[in-house]
Amino acid sequence: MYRLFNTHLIRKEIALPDVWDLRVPGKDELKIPVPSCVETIPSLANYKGECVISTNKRFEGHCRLIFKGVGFNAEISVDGETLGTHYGAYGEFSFIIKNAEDKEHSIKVKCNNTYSEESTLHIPNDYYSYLGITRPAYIEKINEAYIKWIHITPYFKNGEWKLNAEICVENIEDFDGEYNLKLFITDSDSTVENFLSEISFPVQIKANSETRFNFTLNCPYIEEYKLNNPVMYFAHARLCDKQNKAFDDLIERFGFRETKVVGNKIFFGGEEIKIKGFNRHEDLADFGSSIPLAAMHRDIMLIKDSGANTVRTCHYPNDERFLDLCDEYGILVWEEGHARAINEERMRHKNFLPQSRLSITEMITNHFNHPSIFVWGLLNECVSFNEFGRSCYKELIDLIRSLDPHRPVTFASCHLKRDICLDLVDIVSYNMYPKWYEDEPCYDYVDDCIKYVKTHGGENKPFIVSEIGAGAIYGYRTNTNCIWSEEFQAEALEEQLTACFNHKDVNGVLIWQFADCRVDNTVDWSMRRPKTQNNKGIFDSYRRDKLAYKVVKDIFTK
Ligand code: ADA
Repeated sequence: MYRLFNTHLIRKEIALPDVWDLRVPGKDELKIPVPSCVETIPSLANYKGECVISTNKRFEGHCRLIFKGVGFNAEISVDGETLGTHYGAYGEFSFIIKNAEDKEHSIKVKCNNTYSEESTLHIPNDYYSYLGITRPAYIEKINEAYIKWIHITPYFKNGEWKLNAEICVENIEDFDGEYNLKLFITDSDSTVENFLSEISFPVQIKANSETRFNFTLNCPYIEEYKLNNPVMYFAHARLCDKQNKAFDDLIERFGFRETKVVGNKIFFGGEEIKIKGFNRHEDLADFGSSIPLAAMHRDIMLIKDSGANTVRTCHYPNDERFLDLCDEYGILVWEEGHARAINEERMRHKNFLPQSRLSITEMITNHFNHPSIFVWGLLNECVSFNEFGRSCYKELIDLIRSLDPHRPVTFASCHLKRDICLDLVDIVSYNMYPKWYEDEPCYDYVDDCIKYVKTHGGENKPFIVSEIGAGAIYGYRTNTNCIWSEEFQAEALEEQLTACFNHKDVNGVLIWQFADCRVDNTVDWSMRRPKTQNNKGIFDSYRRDKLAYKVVKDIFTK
């Protein structure tokens, strides 16, 4: 299973081998598990460049070859023929293979993590751009047409729950198709019997094209999704032939809740929420960004145990299994399109908008149904202080709203007293580091920022401190309270969090950061980051807790 529930009862999935061949120029042939980061191989721990990861698999007929994430330039070929390329480590992509012969086929993934002029989002940065097939890859067996995606939007109207379903079906044949499309809402991913709601209607799809179908269903007798009781339901879409025999299906999981901003308050499932949480990079000691499920689950346990209720997937869309866990545990998610501190020159590059649009579109198309996602984020600390930057923010925010008009939008700014894009979003968010980069009293710093926000487009909007924190090297304990010590970090966080929670206009805080992460060692980041890590985690990269953990837990559980 590539998700934490069945996504098909009819469409067959074909697993690919667990270990593939790896070729790196100038090295002997190696093996590599899939998924994993190439950097987990000790001799390649610092490798930047190209590699080819390949395997063989028997399949036949029409198939979809799916990659949940490849870092970060990928070229895919089957039996020596290139199917296509993909940019960006954090997005799902797939290719259709038509009429494959019944034999063993060779699958090759050429990937590269070199920063080039053409790459505007993956740049030397304060996190690491890992190489390889870092998220699951597999094959789906399809027929002449298949259900590409389902988007479910539950809403409460006139005292009743209803949902809007949009279903996208693609016909991959050279002839037009006529089918019956069915949708069952159930409380199980294993059967469509005992459905709560059902709809069925004939559809026509032109040759080699996709069509979207929209409809509304009444859903009486459902249980709402609550953070402390995260009940979820399943939408089973089925495509049937003219004899009404189902030949394809797709199952999505969702919850009945709305996420809304009303004035300066954020509501989730009808209740006002106060954000208490963490920024989390997908990075784990020894494993890089390809985090095993058990380790993702441990992160969730630690987040829960700290009393936090929210995770921000800085600064890119996450592995869906982590989002599935957040759904199951009732942890709110701020999911973010890929970007961190892109300067104006890069934002002016011809690839910036196309690469950003792709990251955002993949994120929303694939993660639309996660009930825990309460806000979409974008462009962390980019150029939101001049007209050119504003035009980029505006275009991408409009894109988010066109893909999902039902969730609020935010971005994390660091431009104290000079941001000009605050009017564009539903929630204003600021990253700030008083007591770390700025030697100023925390409360005054927060207050000063809010005063500017209120007169520059952020009036009567919720305000989140999207990053705050301080660095500490795990195990460095002193009685002088000096910088980089666990004592200093614990004290800084206590003052920072207390200041934020004491301010009446703050709707929540996200600590920078959950756990230490590797930073790029090719540029000056390494100069500013002891151990070539961003050490502001309240856990180290092995998830060993620092002194600050107890302080945070005390404040979060108060
Ligand atoms: C920024 C940024 C983070 C991280 C942090 C820091 O605000 O958004 O990615 O770099 O600062 O540690 O300085």
